[in-house]
Parts: sequence; structure tokens; C-alpha cells
Amino acid sequence: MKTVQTTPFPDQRPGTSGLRKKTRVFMQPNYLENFVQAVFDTVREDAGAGFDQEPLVVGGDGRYHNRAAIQTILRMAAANKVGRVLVGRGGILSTPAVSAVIRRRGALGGLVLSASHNPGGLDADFGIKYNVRNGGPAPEGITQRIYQHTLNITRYLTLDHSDLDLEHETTLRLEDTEIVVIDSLADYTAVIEELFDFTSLSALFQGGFRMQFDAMHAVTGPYARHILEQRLGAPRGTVINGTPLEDFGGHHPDPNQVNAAELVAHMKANDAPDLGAACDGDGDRNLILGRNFFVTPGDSLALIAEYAQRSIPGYQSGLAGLARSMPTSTAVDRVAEALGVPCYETPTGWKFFGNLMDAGLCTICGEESFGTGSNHVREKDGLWAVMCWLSIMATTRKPVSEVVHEHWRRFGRSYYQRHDYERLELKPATEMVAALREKLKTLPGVEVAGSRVADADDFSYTDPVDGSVSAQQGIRIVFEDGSRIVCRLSGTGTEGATLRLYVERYLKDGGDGVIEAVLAPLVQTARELLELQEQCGREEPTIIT
Ligand code: VG1
Ligand code: CO
Repeated sequence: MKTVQTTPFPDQRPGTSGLRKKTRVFMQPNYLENFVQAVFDTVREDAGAGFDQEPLVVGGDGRYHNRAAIQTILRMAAANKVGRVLVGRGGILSTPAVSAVIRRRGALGGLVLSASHNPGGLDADFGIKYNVRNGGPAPEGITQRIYQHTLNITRYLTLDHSDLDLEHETTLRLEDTEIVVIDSLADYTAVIEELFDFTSLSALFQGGFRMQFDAMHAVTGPYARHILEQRLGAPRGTVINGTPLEDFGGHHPDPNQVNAAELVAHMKANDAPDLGAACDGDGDRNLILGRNFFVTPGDSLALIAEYAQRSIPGYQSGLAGLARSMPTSTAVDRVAEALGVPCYETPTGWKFFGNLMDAGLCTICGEESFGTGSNHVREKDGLWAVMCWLSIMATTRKPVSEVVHEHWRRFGRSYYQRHDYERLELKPATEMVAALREKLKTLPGVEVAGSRVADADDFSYTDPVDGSVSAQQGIRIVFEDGSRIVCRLSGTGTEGATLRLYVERYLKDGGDGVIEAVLAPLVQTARELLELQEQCGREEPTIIT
């Protein structure tokens, strides 16, 4: 064992989902090591002896630097006397798969190497996240302590040892530590198999149902091929871009209509399949498309909740509750009301759903950022959402667009968009949001965009389970007709600041309105209130999803 002297990096505070930086930042001497040591020091404080007995899970989405980082982590784990490490074969585990492995194998926690939907490569992004015993991202209390450790670090522990061969399922030793190379697919597949009716989904494909799944050269390729093509018998070629690449083929592995252009084009063609789907870099996000039809993440969450009990054996006994992040559309709230179950509103980021699920308060939850999931794991789960949609298809035997229209006719439609302004300068962007925060008190009662402001605040969340408070989680301006403007700064970006502007308008109009026209007054109002042009010199967003 070797003790290496080091000095703190001031910028290792985990964001919405772990620590994300440019790959080159992570490749600096000691950068990754400092953070990993801070995690080990924090975990040891809580786990005590458990540290030597319960395994730690390690895996990543296969992006550039994944392999090298895993070797570093294994050497440090051995030097820190972790008893056993479970590592996905080739260092590969999707984010929901890490969660499944932690839960099924009673692990102490896990390290997930990913920058999710951010691009990969030497000049792109890398990231690391610590997940706790329940399989979910560490709650804020723990990430805050990890950060404190990074600020006070003076040394880290490692070994001089050559790289291990992680390409085969086997058990290796590194000093006193057992390194078990596990099948990356098995635990996750088992969890999915417990929930869904594989027989009826196979029958769906046998009946000629066609889908295209775009893995975007990211981690879900092997999972989707295994489950969809091998287990459910979907025709070969159902999964496209299925081989994980270190740079995701040079694309953003972000499943929205802009980045999944190949799939979107295919779904608009004359011979388009019945269902189109895509997942992100680490496999926790999903995009759902019908023939020439986009299902917004908010609608997808609402529909999955609506059909779960009827269509998916794993939810046969009903749902305990639903949850969504604050900026996510309120479509799911109306389903919760119809089902007679509570719907919780949490801050952005999956870590807030974990407590609700552990306490049995919530079964299905989601975010507007193409993330949906349930209590089967403690991460959002892209392929799970696709399986839910296959189940809806198997139940209804109707086209996606018709299923969504039926929902709109029954519940009304939340017209919804997110406008992202990327790479703003940090200082003016922060000041702009702070200035709007100051204005909030004056807004209620004011008439803008053809409607009166009912409420305006900066969202503060009190966790109903442990009472912890998370303040300043996003500004929301709510109108008397239920329309909303929400804005917040991203906590996952790696360059300057990203402003996220979310707009929503609820109408009971059958759902056939033109979204841009319905939302235009709200978008205009938001830009004016923020003084976006004056403060940040921007009118048009970088991307609309
Ligand atoms: C974004 C999304 C948020 C999501 C997070 C992690 O965070 O808005 O909903 O949970 O990414 O997703 P932010 O702070 O940039 O808005 V992923 O797929 O990176 O694990
Ligand atoms: Co992700």
C-alpha cells in the first residue's frame, strides 16, 4: 500500500448527478484520486466494519477514460481495504444496472462512471457519481460531506499494481481485496423479467409489431439487444447503433428529437415501425416516438402511470404514489388524482425520489428531461420505460399517437417545452436569475401573457421522510389558469452556465393545438422577465426539447 500526498481541488462539489467535468480535468494527476478517496473516507465513516464485508459496485458507460478510471479505482479500493468489489465485465454497467446490482447483491454502494447524456472523448465530458445502499444517488447530506473531504484532503491510498484483465467473468485478487468481474447484463435483466410479461411481449413481436431502438452507440446497446432481440424475439436489427463506442460515434448520446435525428427521420418515413425509442449515454434516459409522433417525457410518465396496473404484472397490485420533479409537466398529477394516489413534487435530480420509494410512498416517478423510472431500482431507467411502452402497446394494440390522444381527451393536455440556453457566461447568468428571484414578490396579481400571476416563488423542498430542506431549487411563476414558467440553472453542465426555461400550459382542447403557438406568450413573458437579451445577449435558445 502506498500513501500519496496530495492537495485539494476547489471544484469537486457534486452537482445534480455526481461530479462532471471535462475529461482532461479528470485526467490531471490526482483529480480522480482525490474525489475517490473523499468518497471512501466518507463511506468508511458511515459503514465502519461493513466496509470490509459488503461489496462495492463499480461500472461505467464505456466512454473515453472509463477503463483507465476503473483501474485506478480498483487499486485505490484495495489500498483502502474494501473487502470485495463487483465490477461489470469490460468495466461496463448502465446506471440502472449499477442500481440493480447494488440492490440485488446487498452492496454497500457503487461508483458510476458517466457523464450521462454529455458527449464523450478526450475533449468532451467525464463524470463520477456515488450511489448508496438503496441503489440510488447519494443524497445531499452525503455529497456535501464528500465535498468537504475533497476540500481538506492531504493524501490518498493506492497500490503499485499493473492493470487487471476485466474482460472475463472471474474472481481476481488485489492484495486482500476480491475483485469479482460480473456479467453486466444478468442482474438488470432479472429485475426487468420480474416486472414485465415476457410472454405477451414476445407474442406482440411475433404478431408483426415493429420497433426501432436507437442505442446511440452508448451503453444500452448490449442490454437492448439481449432483452429485445434475444429474449423477446424482436427481429435482428431492431436495435441500431448498438455497439458502445468511447466517443458515442462523435454524437451527443442525448435522446431527444435533435440528437436522435436518425431515429426521428426513420419514424417519419412511409414504412416507419410502430414504436421508436432511444436511450442516453448511461442508459437512464429514454425517448419514445410513435409513427411521426413524439411523446413528451411528461406525457410518457403520465401514460405509464395510467396503464401500469393494467398492463404490467409488476404493478398489478396498484401504485402507492407518483412523483415528478418540480419543472416536469403536471400531466402525471391528474393521473394520480384519477387513481386516488398522492403525487409528490421534488427538486430536479433523481436523488430526491429515493427516500419516497424507500418509505413506500411512491412507485413510479419521472422528470421532464427524458427520465422515467420506478421503485424496481433507485435510478431512472431508459429501457424500463421502453418496456412499459411495449406493454401499453400489447394492451391497447393501437398506434402510439392514438393512445396519447385518448389520454388527452380524457385528462386534457399539458402543452410543454423546455428551452435551454447553453454556454452562457456564468456571472451574468447567475445575476440574471438572482435578479428575477428579487422580483418574485411583486408578481402575484400582475397580468402578463393574457393571464394573472397567482403565485411566484423559488422552490424549496422539505423531504417528507427525513425532513431535510433543499432551498433555491428553481423559480416558478404560476398563473391563475394553471400555466407555469419555471427557470433554473443546470447542475450538470461543464461549460459556463446553462439556463433551463420550462413552460407549460394546460388546455382541455383534445390536444390538437399547435404547441409553438400555445406556448409563445409564455416564452415571450419569460424572456422579458429575465431580461435575457439585455443580461446575457441571447434571444434564441440553443435547443428546445
Ligand atoms: C439534468 C436534468 C435532470 C436530470 C439530470 C441528470 O440536470 O435536468 O432532470 O436528473 O440532468 O440526468 P440539470 O441540473 O442539468 O438540469 V442524467 O441522464 O445526467 O443522469
Ligand atoms: Co443519463
